[in-house]
Amino acid sequence: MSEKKISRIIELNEDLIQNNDRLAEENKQLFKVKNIRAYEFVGAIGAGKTAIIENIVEKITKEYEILVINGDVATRIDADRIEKHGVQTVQINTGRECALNSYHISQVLKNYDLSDINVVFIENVGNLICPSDFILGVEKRIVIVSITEGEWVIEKHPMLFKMSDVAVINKIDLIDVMDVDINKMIRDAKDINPNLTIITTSATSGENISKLINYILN
Ligand SMILES: Nc1nc2c(ncn2[C@@H]2O[C@H](COP(=O)(O)OP(=O)(O)OP(=O)(O)O)[C@@H](O)[C@H]2O)c(=O)[nH]1
Ligand SMILES: [Mg+2]
Repeated sequence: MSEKKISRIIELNEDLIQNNDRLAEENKQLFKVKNIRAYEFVGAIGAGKTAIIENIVEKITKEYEILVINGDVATRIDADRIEKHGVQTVQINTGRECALNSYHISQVLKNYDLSDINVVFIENVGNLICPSDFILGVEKRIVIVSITEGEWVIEKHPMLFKMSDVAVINKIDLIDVMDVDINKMIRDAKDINPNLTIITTSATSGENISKLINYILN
């Protein structure tokens, strides 16, 4: 490929990210105007994003009117799981795209009646790479990994940890059956981003879910 073509591709990628940033800022302002607190949950396939959101909504649903936006390549399995807790959902199927972007969220902000909503949780498509650059305009981004992905998972995917506010290390109920050094995972996260808040959780036992709720909502 010619150098000219390569630099054109790089320019197009930069344009894409800049446009996404601009729309994310508009989303942020709109959330503020509507008095809605918005959070993104992002992480690898099967790390426990939906399970953690289910735990959270179960605990706070009496106090807050919640909308969960579920991003997935296909199906509305996650949205159906969330709706069982009596919470409103919007399912976004991204098809060939491996992450949500700020345009998807702007469409929800434009077209969905959010008048009674005060908390929005967005579950991104299961992926530790694609979502990094595509911020959505939320108050906090929570990256979720689990110990079953191995102790190198954080070290191998630094960008998403740089671009997040909270790192959740999930499935700690399995610590005895997994040969994983959880302290290494915590150290890696801190090395990549010293500003990260790190919380170890189990969506199965409910351990530290209240800690996560207190941290993000207070
Ligand atoms: N033992 C254990 N299993 C868990 C925990 N959290 C989630 N799981 C299980 O892990 C599997 C995947 O959980 P999900 O919540 O669907 O994960 P996800 O990150 O939403 O997955 P995708 O949306 O497909 O990317 C399910 O079988 C959960 O029951 C946990 O803390 N401990
Ligand atoms: Mg899910």
